[in-house]
Amino acid sequence: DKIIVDKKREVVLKKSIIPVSQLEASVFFGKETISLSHNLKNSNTGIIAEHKRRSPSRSIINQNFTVEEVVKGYENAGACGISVLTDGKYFGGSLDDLLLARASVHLPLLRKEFIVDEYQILEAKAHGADLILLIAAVLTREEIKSLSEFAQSLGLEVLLEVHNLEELEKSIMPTLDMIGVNNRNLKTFEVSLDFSKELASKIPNEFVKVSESGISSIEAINELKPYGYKGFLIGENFMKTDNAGKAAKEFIA
Ligand code: IGP
Repeated sequence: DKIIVDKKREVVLKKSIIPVSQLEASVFFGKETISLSHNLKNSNTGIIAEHKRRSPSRSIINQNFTVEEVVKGYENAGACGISVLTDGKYFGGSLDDLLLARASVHLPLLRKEFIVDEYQILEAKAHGADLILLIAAVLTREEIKSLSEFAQSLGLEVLLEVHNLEELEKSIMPTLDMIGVNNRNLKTFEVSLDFSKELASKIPNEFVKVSESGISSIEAINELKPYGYKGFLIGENFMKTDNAGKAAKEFIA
């Protein structure tokens, strides 16, 4: 997979520029993280709002706003947490975006990234993240185990992303906090809420259920809630408007 090859190369390069000791010296290393799973369990809206400038499926979504404007807008709207894309090549994001978000809001922050190495988890912590994403489609069970254990040892929560039953079954383990069903197929970009609906009953109850991608209406959320979903990860639908915070507020009010 092209993205994973790119990521592995990126990690090797970065390790040689910024050593682990420097990441560990960040002020955020000593700081306690904020729990997204706790927020979701106690919310009846469950919105996780995403900062996303562009994507491979839609190219440019929005480049007109600063990270601060967007994430503060999400916080004011009442979001439970915020996801920040940090991949540069495909999504136009960066770790600086994460740091700016951290400086702007008190909500739990997800580092949205293709994580393939512990080094990226150290980076996440050093830039103020509270949780990481692990994508079952690109990791083996052993990798999911070691990466999730490492994240939790740093106090970070883990959102595991699956797209089908096979990925779900290979991934279930106690070191995950939330399980997200991606409604978008990462290879074909096909989007359907049916993926969330079909997998819901297969996700054990101890994990907070999140539905990700392609959610563009309150009706969609109301359709998904009876399946047990507590979290709804939404990017494009907010970012494509001229006021992401205001768009988010309409989903939360
Ligand atoms: C948000 P959308 O359709 O609301 O913009 O989707 C989020 O789910 C999506 O950005 C995403 C993603 C990913 C991006 C889900 N899993 C993995 C990159 C990598």
